[in-house]
Amino acid sequence: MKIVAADVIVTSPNRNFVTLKITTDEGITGLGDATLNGRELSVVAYLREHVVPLLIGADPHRIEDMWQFLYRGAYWRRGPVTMAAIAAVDVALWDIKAKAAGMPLYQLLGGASRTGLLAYGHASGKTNEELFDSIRSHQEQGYRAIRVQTGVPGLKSIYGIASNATLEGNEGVRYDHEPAQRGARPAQEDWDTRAYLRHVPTVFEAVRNEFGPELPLLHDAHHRMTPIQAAKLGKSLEPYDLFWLEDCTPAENQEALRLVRQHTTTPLAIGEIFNTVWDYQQLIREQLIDYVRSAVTHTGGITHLKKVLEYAAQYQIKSGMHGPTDISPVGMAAAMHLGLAIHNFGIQEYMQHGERTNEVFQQSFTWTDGYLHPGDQPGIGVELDVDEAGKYPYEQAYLPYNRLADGTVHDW
Ligand code: EZ4
Ligand code: CO
Repeated sequence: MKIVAADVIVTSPNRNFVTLKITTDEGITGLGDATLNGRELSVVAYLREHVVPLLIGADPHRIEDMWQFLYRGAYWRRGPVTMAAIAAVDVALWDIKAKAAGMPLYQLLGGASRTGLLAYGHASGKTNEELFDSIRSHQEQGYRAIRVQTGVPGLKSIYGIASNATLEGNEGVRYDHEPAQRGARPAQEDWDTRAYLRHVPTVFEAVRNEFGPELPLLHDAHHRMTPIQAAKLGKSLEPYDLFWLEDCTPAENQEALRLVRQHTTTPLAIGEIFNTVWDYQQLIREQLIDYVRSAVTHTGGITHLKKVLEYAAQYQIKSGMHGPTDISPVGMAAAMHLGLAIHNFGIQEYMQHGERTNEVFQQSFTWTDGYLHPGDQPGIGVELDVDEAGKYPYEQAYLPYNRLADGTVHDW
């Protein structure tokens, strides 16, 4: 079998997505997700200008070799653009191999290790009352684990709160957390870590009082604290038994997590902006985290993330793959096949895509009683309707950023 075409498809049904479609001389096609929120077109150029020409004529079955060729052969290694591009090729090739074998991809990865994937959704509210409504509505949709994000008194707009969303063209759609807003510049938000640290424990106390001890609760701190602040928050949340505290520090400095670990038993999750195993090297070896947050889409595909997770497994660290709406249905499907197959699956983040997105991407996954399953179609189980995709051209959209009261740019 030979690759005869590779097309990069950009579409913006509810948000921007970049998809690589590889076609073989036997007529088998494979899809890979290359969406990099707010920097989409740089991956498009990387693929179109530098990768697609290398794919034509190649044997699609040689996945490991193609991965090593694209990673080592470029000379310039790692980085989100490179690793998203490699991921797209990798997933498209796995899709092709599984279709050629007539099996759902998880069978080629070792078969199912479980019957379904526990998934968590995003509840949020400016006030506790709004937050409780949001938690209840998630429970009604079947969620059995819930991320809790809250407004902070004194701050106008804050990460992860649904009511901030002013997405043009998406009016009336409750995106509990779709932070990228259409427009030429990122929106500016405000931030105050001391106010946040005072408020958040009171919210978790109220949530536990209302919903009881059983419900798994998660929280995303979005890289905003120093190590000592993160240690303090982890400690103050211990009575509320979090499933995890995510991205408590920026974590480019892996050593920072040592200090957090010394002070708290709140489980830690990190890695949605990491892109290779090297970003995790110390975190895993020293057991400084409990969950690996990488998505297949941003970490070099199935081939590389599987290696990261197998390394993590030796240290009892589990998966917690990133699954916001900027992971396309193709990236979500890849995550579900990998999550079903590995032994050390922890939890899968799952936000629901918009209606138009689901028309562009036909999907075979199921969502039953709080558990995801990728379905049993050969391949990853997603097809792209190119005509439908063509109706929604790329629209500039950016993640927001924030400034402190004195105007200093802070971590987002
Ligand atoms: O900020 O998806 O856990 N989820 C997150 C996300 C990320 C965006 C980045 O593209 O933190 O909301
Ligand atoms: Co996050």
